[in-house]
Amino acid sequence: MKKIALLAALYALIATPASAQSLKDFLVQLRKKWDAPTEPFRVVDNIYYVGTQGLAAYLITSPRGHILIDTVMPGNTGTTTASIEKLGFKVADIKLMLNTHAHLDHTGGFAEIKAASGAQMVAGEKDKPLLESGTYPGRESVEELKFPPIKVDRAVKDGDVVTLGPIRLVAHATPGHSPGCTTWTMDVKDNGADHGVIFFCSATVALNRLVGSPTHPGIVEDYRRTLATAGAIKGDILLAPHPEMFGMDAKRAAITPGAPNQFVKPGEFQTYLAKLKADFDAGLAKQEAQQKK
Ligand code: 4NZ
Ligand code: ZN
Repeated sequence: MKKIALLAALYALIATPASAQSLKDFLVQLRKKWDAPTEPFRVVDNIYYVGTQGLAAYLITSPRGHILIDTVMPGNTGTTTASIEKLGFKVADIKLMLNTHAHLDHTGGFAEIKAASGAQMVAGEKDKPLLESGTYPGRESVEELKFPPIKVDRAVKDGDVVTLGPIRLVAHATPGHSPGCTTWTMDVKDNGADHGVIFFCSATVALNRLVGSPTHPGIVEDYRRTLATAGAIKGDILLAPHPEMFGMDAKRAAITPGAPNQFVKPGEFQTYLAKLKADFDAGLAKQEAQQKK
């Protein structure tokens, strides 16, 4: 399916209360790219891409153990573990698992990886109940949106710091897309120069209900605050849970040994946020109009 058709399907899904069948069909389409493996690669410094063609997962390595940010869809964890091993790292050395947000497309493999490694789960405090029940916010009974539940060992708030040996990540609460949506930042070095990495949570509307009975209480205010303030988060390397959000394919294709790191793009996050704000305003207007019908 082409991007336009996918977007049209997504909007149709939002515009009408999704029937179980249309959601099922939609997921079948999404999973073609979401489940397809891709070569793992080094993004910058000790950060590696271990996701699929359509869903990101990142391994941050150190001699004291590794951190995994996000997983992919339930049942497809083998793509992530194969990528990790292919890079020469061990799943058993993962000590911490961090989540951007508690949606099945990013949480599907946590339970399996915890079983294989004993890693501790770290997530935004307001996403903790979702992770521990394995459900989608506001659609708790929808089978297609469930994932294997995972106990959250550490719930984080805005400004909390997570460390593992030399690795240090800062949590930024960016709610809206999910109640506990957490953006993570980390300093890296590339060729002797300092850079800041932003693992952005997301701020797309996607399946969220903004009007009527909202997906979570205060969702519109959450999005508005996040869209107004997230631009202050510092960093010149944008990463996110969906590779399209930061143009991964084009950057990756441009990787050339000896050339500047293709992922360094100052201002990219702020430009993307402006687009997300316009998309949010349009999405909200659409849902409001739909409700008046
Ligand atoms: S997300 C589905 N994480 O908001 C689930 O991009 C999650 C997203 C989009 C679509 N889905 O089940 O169709
Ligand atoms: Zn999501």
